[in-house]
Amino acid sequence: MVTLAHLPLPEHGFRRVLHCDLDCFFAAVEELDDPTLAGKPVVVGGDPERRGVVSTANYAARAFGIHSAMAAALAKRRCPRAIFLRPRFERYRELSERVMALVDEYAVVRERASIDEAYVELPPGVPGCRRAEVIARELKARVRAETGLVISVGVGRNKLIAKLASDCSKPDGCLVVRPGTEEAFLRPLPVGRLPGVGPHAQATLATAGIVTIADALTLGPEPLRQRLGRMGDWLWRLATAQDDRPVVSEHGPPKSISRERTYQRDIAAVERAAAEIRQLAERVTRDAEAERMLARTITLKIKWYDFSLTTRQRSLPSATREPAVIAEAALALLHEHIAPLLRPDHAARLLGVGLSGLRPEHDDGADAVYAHGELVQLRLFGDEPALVGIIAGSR
Ligand code: TTP
Ligand code: MG
Repeated sequence: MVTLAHLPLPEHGFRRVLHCDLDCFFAAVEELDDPTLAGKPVVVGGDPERRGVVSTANYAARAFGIHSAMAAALAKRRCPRAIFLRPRFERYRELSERVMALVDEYAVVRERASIDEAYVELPPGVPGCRRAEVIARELKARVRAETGLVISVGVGRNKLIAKLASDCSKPDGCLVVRPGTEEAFLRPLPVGRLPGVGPHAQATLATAGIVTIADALTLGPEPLRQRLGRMGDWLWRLATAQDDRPVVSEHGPPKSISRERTYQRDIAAVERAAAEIRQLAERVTRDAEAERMLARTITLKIKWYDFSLTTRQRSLPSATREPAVIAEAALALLHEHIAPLLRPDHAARLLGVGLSGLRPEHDDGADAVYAHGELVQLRLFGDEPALVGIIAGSR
């Protein structure tokens, strides 16, 4: 195991989270693919004649008060000459993939938050490192040059600040909130900008005299709690930029790992089945090793000569990937449940061994772990098998 302690990494680094979101995504793709739409109001969504809903609209259409999730019929009343188009999800997914691939080039870890939006853990900020603003501008320029689309980018010390920064900078935005300037950035924002504050919460807050984040900060944590209960606690955390959610790659661990084989000659003899199962167990153990997973449940699968299927499972007292233990469990299933059924006129055409109840070998649950905004641990998957270690301790 290689640890980061062996790499020339900074002793201290502050966290830099980048959030990017494509501008008017579906509508922007339609304009990209049909240049005759340029400058015209474009609405993508359901049929205005058939109770359709607006997915999104370009800025020319937004000027008429058209927005996502409104009835397409209402959008049409607001701007009868708008061009209404049905969504082309395949094309949006294709462009989304291309943007994400570019974003990946800058990411320690990347988390896709929606079809047009991602959080990126940049390498930690240290003296002399590439400035976040330079990275953000380069990413924007590359997305524009290589896909023809526009992204807005925000950078901050956590996900909350990064997302608010990209939202506030739209359209074609780029905003870096430097560490220590979070309060100045947040103060003037209306509370409705905060995630989870919809019109209803906004009205409740307004009756308590809270319209901007500055209002919440002026009140202070105790009065907020007294007036709003849990909502007050939550608002105080947001207003003071507290958010330690990690950026987590969506390539989560596999739910199961299995190996199976269809044989040219059906298997009728228990000894032959046992030999094959030993081999399958060994292979599946190697797969688990490559995935750095341990398993608690072993499944034996048999497809019979007539294509009917039997599966049997056994759970172990603790998670493992010891080849001998896994083979033993699979063979026990064979002898208990399958051997009595194996006969020349009832042979197996396929055998399989599967592992489930998986958990990561190092169960820290995240690719990058932060404490008090500082990167303390990082897991990378690259040429090295895996890197796990401490980058920065407490200041
Ligand atoms: P958003 O990023 O929320 O919206 P947007 O990209 O159109 O505009 P903005 O510049 O403000 O980011 O959503 C991305 C896409 O998801 C959007 O283009 C269409 C789709 N979408 C819906 O289908 N329904 C909705 O209610 C929303 C909000 C989005
Ligand atoms: Mg968007």
